[in-house]
Amino acid sequence: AIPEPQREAWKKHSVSGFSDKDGFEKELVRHVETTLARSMYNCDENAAYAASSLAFRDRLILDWNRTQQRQTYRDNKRVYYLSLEFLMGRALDNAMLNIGQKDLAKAGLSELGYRIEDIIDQEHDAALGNGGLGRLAACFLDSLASLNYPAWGYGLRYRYGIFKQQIVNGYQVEVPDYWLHFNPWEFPRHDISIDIGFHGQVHKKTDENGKTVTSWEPGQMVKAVAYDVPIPGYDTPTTNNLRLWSSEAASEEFDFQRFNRGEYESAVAEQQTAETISAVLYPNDNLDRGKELRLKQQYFWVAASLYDIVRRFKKSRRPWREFPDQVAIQLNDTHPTLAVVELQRVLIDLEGLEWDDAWNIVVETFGYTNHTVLPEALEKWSVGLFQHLLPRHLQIIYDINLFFLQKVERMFPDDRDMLRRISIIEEASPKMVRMAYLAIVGSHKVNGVAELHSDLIKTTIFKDFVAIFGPDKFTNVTNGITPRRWLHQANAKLSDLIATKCEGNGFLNDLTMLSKLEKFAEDKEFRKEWAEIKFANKVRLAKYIKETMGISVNPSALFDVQVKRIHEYKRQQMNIFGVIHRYLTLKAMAPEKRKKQQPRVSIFGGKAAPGYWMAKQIIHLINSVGSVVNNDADIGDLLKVVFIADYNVSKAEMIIPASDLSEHISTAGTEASGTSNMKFVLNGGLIIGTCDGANIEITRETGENNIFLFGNLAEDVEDLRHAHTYGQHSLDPDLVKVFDEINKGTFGSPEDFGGLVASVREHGDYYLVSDDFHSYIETHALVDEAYKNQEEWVSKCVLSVARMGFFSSDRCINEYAESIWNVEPLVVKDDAKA
Ligand code: 4GP
Repeated sequence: AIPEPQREAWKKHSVSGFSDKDGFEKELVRHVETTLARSMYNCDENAAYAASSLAFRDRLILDWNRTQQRQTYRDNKRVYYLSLEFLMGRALDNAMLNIGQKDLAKAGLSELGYRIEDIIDQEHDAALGNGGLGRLAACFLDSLASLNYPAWGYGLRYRYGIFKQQIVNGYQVEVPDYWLHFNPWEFPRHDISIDIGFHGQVHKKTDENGKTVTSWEPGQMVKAVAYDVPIPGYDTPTTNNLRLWSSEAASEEFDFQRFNRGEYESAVAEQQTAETISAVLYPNDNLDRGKELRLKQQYFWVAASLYDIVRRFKKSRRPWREFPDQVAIQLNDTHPTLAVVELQRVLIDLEGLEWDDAWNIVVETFGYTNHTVLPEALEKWSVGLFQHLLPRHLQIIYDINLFFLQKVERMFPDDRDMLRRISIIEEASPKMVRMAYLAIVGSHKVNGVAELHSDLIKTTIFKDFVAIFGPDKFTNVTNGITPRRWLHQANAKLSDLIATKCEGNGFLNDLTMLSKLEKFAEDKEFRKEWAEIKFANKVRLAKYIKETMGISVNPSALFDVQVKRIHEYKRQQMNIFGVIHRYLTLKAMAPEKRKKQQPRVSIFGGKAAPGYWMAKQIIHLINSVGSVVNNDADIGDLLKVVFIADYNVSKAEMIIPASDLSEHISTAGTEASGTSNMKFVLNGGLIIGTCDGANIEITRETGENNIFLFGNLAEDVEDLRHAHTYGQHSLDPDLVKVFDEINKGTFGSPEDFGGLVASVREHGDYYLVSDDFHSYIETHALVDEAYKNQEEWVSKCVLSVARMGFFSSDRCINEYAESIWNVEPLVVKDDAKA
């Protein structure tokens, strides 16, 4: 630090950000003319975006610095959120809104010759995630900062985020997403770099006190370099940090001898191997593929993050036993579970703690969130791979398991099978490490993400662990979404209208204030304004569809939307079968009757994992149905089918506010929570859905009359599946008609969709499409009926929004803070406000 006498000079020149339009313009022009080396003669929209972002980044970093200083000075307990995915989306709009300077920027940009919407639109999404789990992490960061919690996110700085999806002849084509061409939102911290080891040998020796000391001598080193992303809270100076690690070769010495000998490849090989670690995000959602590089990513990231966390803790010179009083680490799914093992290793091998003392610290520190019960998503790694990549960690896992099994054996001496079932090592061939079990054993709390899901994990996949640890270790924290991005930013007009009835913008910090809207549900004038906003949002989406796909859709039609990752369990196949059924029904009608039907636009969007064949067939079927239906003169505006390519966060911000009805139709018991269901309702759309995930709690909050529920219940799924396997599966007759039409070739070559049809017809219909089809179709008919009465429909929407207070990620983060992390917000005094 600078000595006292010189500090005056620092204080005199301390930077203070702009606070008015002129200040912003000045900064923007300065960045254009210096940082970007351009001028008013060649400042296109992209350059104006760059300069605006740099101006706001400078502004954020001042708050960021102060926040970090404040948090260090107060030295309260901090939360660390470890997630392999952060699906952040765009940053500029969010930064402007959170610090309350969007109006000023709008005016400034306009004075300089730009429209703010065009400038915002220049930004490339930061898409370091697949779907729900990654977007949840992003909403949590927003809430943590907005609520003034001292919190850090830790993740990987992928060079390639989730691929961009193109639709070519109806098929998905993946294009790499190189998003780092220009990223003003990150700060490289070349001074913060940590060497991470892999492979190598483990040595044991006895020290002078007769104690066995184990050390690991890695065979490969890779350097982790920190990149920091400021996370501004809403209406508070708190600006937290998201630290992303990038991998580089550990030694900067380039091997010129090998290079000169013409061995170019081997000379650069080391560099390249190192850089590969953080090169790409694995594009799988709810699916584990067990690839070696993925395990490398996981260790690289958790080892670097823990090193950083431990270093920060050590600065306070507190005794180790106080570690859990200062540090809470949340495992976002099992991906960071190696952190449990790494912390134990650091404590026993490097810091010399006894096993039990170290283990108590570990367990008190970690919490684990489970996001799925799908068996194909539960991570397992082969023991052989561990042995090869992380030999010392494997030994520690064996010891953790040994002590755990001994404990269980004492508790259940007569249940031999119990040990086999709960062992962290699965005695299969090859032997596997079950990461979820390791995460449970290594954490003090385990939570699911909606009530049904948290009950299900206790009664199914983790049942034995409830018997062992008792029910209190397992808890529920129903997911939430940030109203800042998902209402204020995505739907500014609706947000403003709500503000007029809710005593201002306070609902954005306390979403329960939306309840004040309730009394306006029957106010005709208010409903009219509400409906106009929805219509304008639909017009905007219709325009986008026309411009990008050339399909004309009528904004007065009912917009029926299903946007999310494509997955059999989410049942987009059922939706498109339903669309075919609607098409056939319309075709079979007399023209007079047909004219009276409710016009609909079926809108789909979502990526399929590149290796997920069935999901890709679903995309192809949707597009094939679209090209038939959209060009059928008998049908006209009565039905359109649209697949919006490359669904991502910024598209969600446009699509969700334009929805009348959205589909959340997973097989009961498969969707852990869902979070887009919350976003759609918050934007004044209704839901058709199954009794699954958070749909159940949405129904409880908003009322049964305001949601269209259908289908079998989770408790019946097992019996239904059982019946299928024993041949008691008679297909729904309407679905048979749909299959017949597909097989006739109406939508192109039937073989292209053979897998989809067979999965229902021949392969046991695991997702119960046929069992739910009838009630699905009937419920859609109820939707058509309800939509006819627009006054009542809008009333339902208003009432639903008024009752959505519970689903703020602020509520959710406060629950984590209280019941899992035991952390308090760091109150920022008003005079500290920037
Ligand atoms: C998702 C779940 O599928 C979704 O229901 C939930 O809302 C979301 O996590 C956040 O909790 N899971 C994943 C995954 O994205 O890869 O397991």
